[in-house]
Amino acid sequence: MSTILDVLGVLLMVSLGVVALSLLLRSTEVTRRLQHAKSELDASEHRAAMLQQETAVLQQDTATLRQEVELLRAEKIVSAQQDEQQKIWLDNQHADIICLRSELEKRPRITRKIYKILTLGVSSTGKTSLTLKWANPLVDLGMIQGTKVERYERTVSQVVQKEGTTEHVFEIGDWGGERIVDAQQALIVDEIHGMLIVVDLGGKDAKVVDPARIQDQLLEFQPQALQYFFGPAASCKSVVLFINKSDLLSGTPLEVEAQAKSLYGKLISDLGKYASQVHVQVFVGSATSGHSTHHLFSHFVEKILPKSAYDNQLLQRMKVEATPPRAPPPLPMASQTVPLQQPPPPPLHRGPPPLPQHTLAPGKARTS
Ligand SMILES: Nc1nc2c(ncn2[C@@H]2O[C@H](COP(=O)(O)OP(=O)(O)OP(=O)(O)O)[C@@H](O)[C@H]2O)c(=O)[nH]1
Ligand SMILES: [Mg+2]
Repeated sequence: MSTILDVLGVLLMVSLGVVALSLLLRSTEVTRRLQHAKSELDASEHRAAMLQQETAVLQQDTATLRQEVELLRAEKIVSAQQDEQQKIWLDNQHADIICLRSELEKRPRITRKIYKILTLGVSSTGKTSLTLKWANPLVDLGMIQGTKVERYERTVSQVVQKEGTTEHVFEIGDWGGERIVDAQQALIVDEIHGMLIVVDLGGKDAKVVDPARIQDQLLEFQPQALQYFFGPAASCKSVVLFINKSDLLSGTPLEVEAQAKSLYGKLISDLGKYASQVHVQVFVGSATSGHSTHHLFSHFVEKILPKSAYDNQLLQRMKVEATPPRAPPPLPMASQTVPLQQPPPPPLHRGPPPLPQHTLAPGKARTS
């Protein structure tokens, strides 16, 4: 009996051991599963946080894109408005062009006839001062500097005919003293209607006559040089020799003229040798005081412009110029220097007052 009990006891103990073991195994399995589930939960929480972040970034991107779309839409509207404005502006321009073209067609045709006058001489003889004096009396001579080549235009007359208007224009080429050789070339290549040779009685700031300078200029225009100016190829038909800076001489105008002409007697006689092919005129004067400068315009008109080119204004002006002058006041003595900016003496005309001067500036066409 006790053996049976012992066996039963052992069996019970074994069964209890088996149950305990199976419970232990089961609990280990549950613990493992719990751990696995926890780590999965952590992983999903992490993924959820990541997704949240990504959603925020995407939302920001969407907002930015939306803004950009708005901006583009606004720009498109502005550019469409600008296109419209530009179109209106172009249409207006086109209308203006049509209007101006039709006005132009209604206007009489203007053709220009150019008469070229070439001014030359050695440096600082007063070519520019002189050119501007008879071409533009309003110029400030204090501004003048050494010249290379400067061109001035002066409208002399406008002749209206059935077929249109012809504007007669003097084009004055002022060649700097260093460019005499080029000027000689121009005489041959171009058609030159008149020539103004400027010599002087003294240098840039001279207060008295400078015989050495006069000799230099006589050499510059010695017969060998003159033949280039008046050779068979040259077209010029009217030459003026202007002896400038007469204010450096003293005496009555007649005495001054005689002295200056005698100092340049050799050149005057050499030029005289071409008298059969070219008209030669000698003036003694001063660009700064205005003595004799007013003769230049009427002289060139008379010698260069055909009579058919005179208009009424020019005819009247020439009539006034032809009126004999009153005796002019004596020139200042050589020791009394004439101020540079002193205005020219009052006109010596009798009869009606002179017509207003034609205005002009370098390189621009003028109307009278
Ligand atoms: N005393 C005096 N000086 C004059 C007269 N005319 C011009 N001058 C002076 O001479 C200098 C030269 O004058 P410009 O007119 O520049 O001479 P230019 O011949 O054109 O000189 P370049 O262009 O260098 O060849 C200036 O200082 C003038 O003030 C004049 O009638 N009398
Ligand atoms: Mg000059």
